[in-house]
Amino acid sequence: MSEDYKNMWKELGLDLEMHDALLEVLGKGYQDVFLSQKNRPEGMGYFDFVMSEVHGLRIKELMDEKKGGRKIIGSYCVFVPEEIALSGNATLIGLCAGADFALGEVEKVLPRNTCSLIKSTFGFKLGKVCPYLEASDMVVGENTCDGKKKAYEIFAEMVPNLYIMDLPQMKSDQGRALLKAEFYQFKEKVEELTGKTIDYPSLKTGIKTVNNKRRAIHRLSGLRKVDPAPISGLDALLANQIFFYDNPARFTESVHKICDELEKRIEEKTGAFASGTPRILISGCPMAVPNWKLPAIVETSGAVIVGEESCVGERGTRNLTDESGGSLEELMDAIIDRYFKVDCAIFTPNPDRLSHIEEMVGTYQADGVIHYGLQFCQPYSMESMSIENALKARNIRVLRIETDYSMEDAGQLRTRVEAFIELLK
Ligand code: BJ8
Repeated sequence: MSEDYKNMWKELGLDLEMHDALLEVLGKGYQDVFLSQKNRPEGMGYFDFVMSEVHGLRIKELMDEKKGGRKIIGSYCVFVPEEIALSGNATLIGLCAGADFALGEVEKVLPRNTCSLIKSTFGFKLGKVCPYLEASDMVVGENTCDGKKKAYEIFAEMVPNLYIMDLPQMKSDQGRALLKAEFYQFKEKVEELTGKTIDYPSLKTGIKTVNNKRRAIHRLSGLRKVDPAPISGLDALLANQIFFYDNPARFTESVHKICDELEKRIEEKTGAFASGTPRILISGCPMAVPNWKLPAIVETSGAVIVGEESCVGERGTRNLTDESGGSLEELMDAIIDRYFKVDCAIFTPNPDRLSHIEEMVGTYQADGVIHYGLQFCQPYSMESMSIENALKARNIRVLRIETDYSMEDAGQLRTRVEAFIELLK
């Protein structure tokens, strides 16, 4: 590790010893889970490089952007509109919360029965190991589930630049009006932070940049419809995870490159897995870096994951923002319309999510669905039962999993996943 990086981390206030320990675990996990896969597309080399430099080169790039006058905004939810951040001369980074860290410290400030994602958010802060969080000029929290909503009250004492966005809970006219008010307020907040006025041309450019990134991911998803699947679910998940913090234009180009390669594989009928391998759709809570536990178990138990109904996946990326508006107001409306379609389980009622899961089962020719819930996540646990019942009524096989970030249940999970895959054969 270069001295320059060490100095950079020190300046950001990281705990170098803890940070080294985290990088070591991350590197080992990546080696075991990703680099051990067979028959990977060559284009994944780019993402391997991104991951190997996740706390190095990418942070250096962000620090250089800051020196050039750009601001960095960190977020924990796909409701935070990247289009607005980009057009206001800010870079939006999805802050990862996919591993346990400093759990002892975390449980001094949060109840034990809090979901792993929230605990992880706190662990990275308390352990001083996340350079993205420390590099952020503003961090956006949101009123989504009760856990996050109340946890941000405590988080605000640790993160002075925390900005809270209120979010609707119902898809009603009032709900849309609230989202509109919040997005306009967020726009003002970004302008205040960066000193740049968001105007029609800049917003249009921002929308196009984010749409291009989504189009690339849509192309990648589309290629997973075929059998044999040309890419593993793990590698596709990784692309979806990197979506949140890579440079948008470079990410778009790199995903298209992989897609070119996958198209050749499809022509040659060479896939990441043999033809006829049971195909799984994962649905539920988001899997942030480095939360690879369940997909790794699934894909080393004889199945391939062909889609993610998740915010780190299709729930987060599926709709484009209409680029055709002729005024700033029309573009803002298009952004609000696009985000209002996100069918997070915090909404009530939330029928769109079930329809989307059913649609994905058909589109990706899935043989079964694994509903992935984090322990103590009320919104997704509550929805999981009705989703299971509805899918079973349509003869779609479902396995409902509740887990956390620890590896304690890995053996038990593997047994359940293997039994489920047997049923699909
Ligand atoms: S839009 S899914 S990213 S809120 S797992 S913290 S729900 S208790 S993450 Fe999410 Fe935005 Fe919705 Fe998507 Fe709460 Fe559940 Fe924990 Fe969760």
